[in-house]
Amino acid sequence: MSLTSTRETSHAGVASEAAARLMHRCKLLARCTEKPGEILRTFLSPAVDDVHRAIRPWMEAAGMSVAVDRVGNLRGLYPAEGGENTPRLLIGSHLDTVPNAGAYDGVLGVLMGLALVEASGERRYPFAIEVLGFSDEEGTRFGAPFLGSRAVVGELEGGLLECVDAGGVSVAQALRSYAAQRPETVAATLSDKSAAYVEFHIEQGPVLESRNLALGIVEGLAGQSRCSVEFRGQAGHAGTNPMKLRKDALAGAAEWMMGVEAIARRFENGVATVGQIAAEPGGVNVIPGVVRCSLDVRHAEDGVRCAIVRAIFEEAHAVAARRGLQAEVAQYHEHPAVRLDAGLVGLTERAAGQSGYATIRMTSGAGHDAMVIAPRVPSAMVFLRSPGGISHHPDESVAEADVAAAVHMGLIFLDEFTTYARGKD
Ligand code: HGY
Ligand code: MN
Ligand code: MN
Repeated sequence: MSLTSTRETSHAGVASEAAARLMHRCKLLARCTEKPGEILRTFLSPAVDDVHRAIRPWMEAAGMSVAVDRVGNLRGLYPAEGGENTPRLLIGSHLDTVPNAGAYDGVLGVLMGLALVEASGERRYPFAIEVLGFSDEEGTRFGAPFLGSRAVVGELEGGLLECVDAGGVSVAQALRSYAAQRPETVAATLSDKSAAYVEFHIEQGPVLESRNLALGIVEGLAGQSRCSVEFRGQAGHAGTNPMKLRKDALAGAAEWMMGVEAIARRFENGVATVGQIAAEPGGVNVIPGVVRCSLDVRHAEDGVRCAIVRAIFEEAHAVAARRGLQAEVAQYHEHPAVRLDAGLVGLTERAAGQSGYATIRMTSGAGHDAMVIAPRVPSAMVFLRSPGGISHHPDESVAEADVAAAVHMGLIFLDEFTTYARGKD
């Protein structure tokens, strides 16, 4: 049997054991929630502390040193064979969730990093491996996403720090009290030896399943805009106001939302979503006077995404003019589309091929921490098939065999990265 096939066989064997352990751990971590009955973990919440407490001993047993940084990112370091002055491979994803989340979005990528360290046995590489569990990718608490990864690349500053949560607490205040209660936290920065970042993540869509593929190779991520749109009319008595005299903010928002859908459909591969809507005062017998809506727009090309946002904002003003309402629109977060590192993308693709898994190249419609890290550290992403394309939902799942495939290709990636890292020396 050739050396390579011996390697394949050993990796495949180790991978299925690692996959079973990872699946079990995802189920255990799903119990870490701030809302009984569903999975919800938000930025700097005790539920994320619970996840840290669960993962820490697993990392330490794998020979990793563990720390939490001042922004709540979990950091596990597996030292290199050559000591401190060696390149560092970052493997990570996020530990926070959307409301009523599934058990794999984000968590899987963090546990994949740990699984690859464990599956390597006692082996050391000529590069250190840092596993990062980012504290906030979804933006559930403050609306602005990627707070954990933006901190480590030095972008958590300015207006971001003034975003406030539902209780009126700002990001800056939350960070100050978090760090004050945790003197042991470390600086939220990246080592200057960081040579590459790899993120394993569920696809969260239907493409891999439709192609009957376990793994996908991500070569880029769509840009995203997060906006707020507010309609102001005239609140009033539901029984005494004739329809033709009303300035109903919610009826206006409803007409606008039909326009959002029609506009997004006009742009190929454009997506626009109104995920949140709040009507005030919210009485069943009161005509809504104020309605606040969220708006999430994505596209692989930034010019097209900006054109979609512009058209949707214009529609809000047009509907308001027709109905005697006021409309206020704002974009409070934007992240440009990102291309991942061609060399690393090729490396992940070859590793998948050598482990026997056919793949396709994909652009991610979902945002991921990789898009924040990529401009600073060469980055790659590997998608795992999402059964039913379901995600951001309790029915989100992943097949254990696909996790084994990811571990298998990940071990080959580590073997190949050894050469890549030596080239970086
Ligand atoms: O919104 C996203 O694309 C990601 O799930 N945070
Ligand atoms: Mn998500
Ligand atoms: Mn995610």
